[in-house]
Amino acid sequence: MPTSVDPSKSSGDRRFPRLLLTGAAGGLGKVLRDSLRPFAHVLRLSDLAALSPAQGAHEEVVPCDLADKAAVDALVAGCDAIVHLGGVSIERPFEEVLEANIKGVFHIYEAARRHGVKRVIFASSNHVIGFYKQSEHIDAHAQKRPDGYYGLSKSFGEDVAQFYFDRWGIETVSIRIGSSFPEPLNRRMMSTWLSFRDLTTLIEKSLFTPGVKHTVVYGMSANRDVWWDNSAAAHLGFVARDSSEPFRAKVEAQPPVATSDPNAIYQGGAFTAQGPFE
Ligand code: NAI
Ligand code: 15L
Repeated sequence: MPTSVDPSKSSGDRRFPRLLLTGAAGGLGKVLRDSLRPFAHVLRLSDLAALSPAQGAHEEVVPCDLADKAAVDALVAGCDAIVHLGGVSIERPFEEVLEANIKGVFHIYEAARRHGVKRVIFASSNHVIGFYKQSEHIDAHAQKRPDGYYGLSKSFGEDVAQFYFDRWGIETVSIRIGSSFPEPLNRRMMSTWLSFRDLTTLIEKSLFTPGVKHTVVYGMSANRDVWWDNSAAAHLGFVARDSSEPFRAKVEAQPPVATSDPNAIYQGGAFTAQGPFE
């Protein structure tokens, strides 16, 4: 079994020997493939979808279906920390979510336990709390209110993270990402937007802050009107540098959203009204 590494205890080099990035072919995975490079000697990149070949000795490409337990076990072997982005990232029929997200996150943690990995960063989502109204302000301790099968899977993932900390001491930061795109795409995202730069900083803090146990943090930039309070994750020392404000005029030039539209009512927006896919 490889020795687990806590780089916060090392003196000079703040890089993990081998950092696993799942979902590496996705929208955020493509960004993080570059921006996480300073934090690992080797980035092991994995996805079900095709990935471009390794760009040098600092990368490894290992295709894997997260629903395949044995494959995930082999994927995690030799890694020192995991940034887990892989899975279905929108509302989909339960059976799809079950395979990629529910079985997938369980397989990741089982493999982490078996191979002595001590730190996981879990890409959770605002859809864990999507049924709160936009008029409400909540922190990480608010009761979960998932807004669909996808939100349920992220809620399950957070519970798995807590269990694997309590039972096995594997530490996790669950980042309830708001909306991480190049720019906010609509009025709701003026509140939920997380820039790629702030996402990278938040992952860096999540990887290297000692003693995080299981921390839940909202992934948002320093937007003007926010619904989420990150005081419970202050120990991460995350300070967002970007804001949705420079995009306000462009977003507000869009047609107005009806007050009865879920996008104007719920924190989870349109996800609250999707399904049941019968
Ligand atoms: P994405 O859909 O672009 O990327 C997800 C990747 O996971 C895809 O490349 C896909 O091929 C892969 N994947 C799906 N099923 C898989 C399986 N069974 N085995 C292996 N890989 C599989 O999503 P995006 O935007 O890059 O998000 C990354 C993560 O962050 C996701 O977990 C998503 O739920 C979460 N997130 C993203 C937000 C955003 O605003 N981009 C907001 C909240 C959460
Ligand atoms: C998510 O969880 C999704 O992965 C992403 O595609 C966006 O829809 C985001 O939430 C959002 O709520 O804007």
